Amino acid sequence: QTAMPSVHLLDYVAGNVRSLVNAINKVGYDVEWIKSPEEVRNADTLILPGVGHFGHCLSQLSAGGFLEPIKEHINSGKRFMGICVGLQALFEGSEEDPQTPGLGLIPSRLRKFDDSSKSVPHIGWNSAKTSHNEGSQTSSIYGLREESKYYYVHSYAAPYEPGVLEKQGWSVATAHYGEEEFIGAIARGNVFATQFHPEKSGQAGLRTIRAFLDGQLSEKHETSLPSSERRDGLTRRVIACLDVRTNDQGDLVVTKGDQYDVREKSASGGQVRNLGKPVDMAKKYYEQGADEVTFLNITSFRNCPLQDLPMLEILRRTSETVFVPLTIGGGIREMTDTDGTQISALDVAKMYFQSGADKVSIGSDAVIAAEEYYQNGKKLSGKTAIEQISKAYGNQAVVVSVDPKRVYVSGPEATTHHTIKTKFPDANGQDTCWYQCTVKGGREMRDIDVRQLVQAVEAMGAGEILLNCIDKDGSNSGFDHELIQDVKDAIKIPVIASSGAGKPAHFEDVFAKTTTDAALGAGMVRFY
Ligand code: 1PR
Repeated sequence: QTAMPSVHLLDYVAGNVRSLVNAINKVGYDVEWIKSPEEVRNADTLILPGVGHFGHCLSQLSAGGFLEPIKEHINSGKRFMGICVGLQALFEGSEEDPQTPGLGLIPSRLRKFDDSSKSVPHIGWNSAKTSHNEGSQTSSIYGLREESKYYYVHSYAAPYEPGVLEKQGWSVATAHYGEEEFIGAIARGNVFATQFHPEKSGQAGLRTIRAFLDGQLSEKHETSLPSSERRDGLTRRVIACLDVRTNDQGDLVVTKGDQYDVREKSASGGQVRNLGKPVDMAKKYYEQGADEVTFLNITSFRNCPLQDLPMLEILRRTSETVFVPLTIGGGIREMTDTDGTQISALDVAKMYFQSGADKVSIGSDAVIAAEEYYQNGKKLSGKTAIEQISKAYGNQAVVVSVDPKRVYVSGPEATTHHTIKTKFPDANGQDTCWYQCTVKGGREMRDIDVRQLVQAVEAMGAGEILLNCIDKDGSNSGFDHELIQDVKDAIKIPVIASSGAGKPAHFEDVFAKTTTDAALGAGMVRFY
């Protein structure tokens, strides 16, 4: 058996590079790690991944002595690929951290997306259109296709100015987010970089990685969609969620509750409902076209980190076959191990990122943090899990999962909480309600409403809200549009609608009737 050709990956920040390694292996290449600046010269093909904060990444690279060797590598004509912040590093600098210089290969700077009329970060599936390059030598770039969608997560982008980079010999692929057109990918000579994550972009992403590694700049490919049918801009995501817990036999199974009750209804105290094995089900959902997969470890609050190890293994195995973003929730908080060692929430999160997670989802701990935020007069402590993880890994890596429950009242004056008028009155005819936050999987009610919670965690640096609804969970009756729109109107970060999906039409409904950025289903067996 001949060894696979290898590429070198720069290991400078502890993000989720496992998926990238898996994707590279999948298209037929081995990965060797570069751990010191001297090793850069061993690389024929160098890949620079990057997640999170521009300043953090660039200062890490600088402190590690990598910047000059990377420049030399590129200038010598050897092949280079940058991903996400790895693309941003090629620019002169970024508004995200104006003091920190980039490599300066491209004489332009990154800017934050305008969040006045859209969610920021920009998270999800968007285009990488190469049509600007028509007539030039290269109308296509490494397998990128007009009709394909690629997975992006970022708040800062390089604005596209027609013709400018092309004059300098770059081929450019762009995407639109709202009114803004930005650079999705660029290529020139030995250099290729993508703002999106090809290792998270399913088949389309694998195709691009393969094309670059094989050195296939252009591909002969007829677009299959007439241009009027091409979708432009961000598509709204459909997310498959797997609620995982140990059953009474001690096996980890995917289960699904009904208003968070996961036991079969039977006289003898039912068994935990068992839908299947987590790794197999994740693969099945990916193959059915799910845009993302989320695992929620729903009994985590009873466990210690060591007992969470099976979830790490599930992530590792899932990331070998599932090339879309993976989120893990349940038990992301500071912990005391069985031997008394304190493990910070950041370290717990780190274990998950290293095992293949792209995002962690925080539930109960976020509610407690939000309560403290208001008690301290809306002052950030810097100590919460949300703040620490988003600072180290970027806002896009932190999801806050909310488990609210409807509380009906006689009118807005009957409570200090933010209420809505609902089209679905309770049995007593009351048509005013508020949404109360709960912790521990809905077992404990807290004196804080959803609006307060989402605004607090947005201020702390959460990148996304996973908005469940206990009243709707497992009901297969459609999403709670009132709740979803009310939360959307309160914050800028993206919202994932959850609870109640029973058929594909429910997804169409929630996308048509609310401005939600994504929608999630757990109990539904097929997504398309
Ligand atoms: O508090 O940080 O340890 O996180 C615990 C996590 O586990 C939270 O995200 C919480 O939502 C979740 N969780 C806890 N207990 C349950 C339970 O069901 N008993 N399930 C639970 C969460 C809600 C959604 C569900 C949607 C869609 N389930 O994940 O997937 O409601 O369901 P549907 O499409 O079938 O209607 P922490």
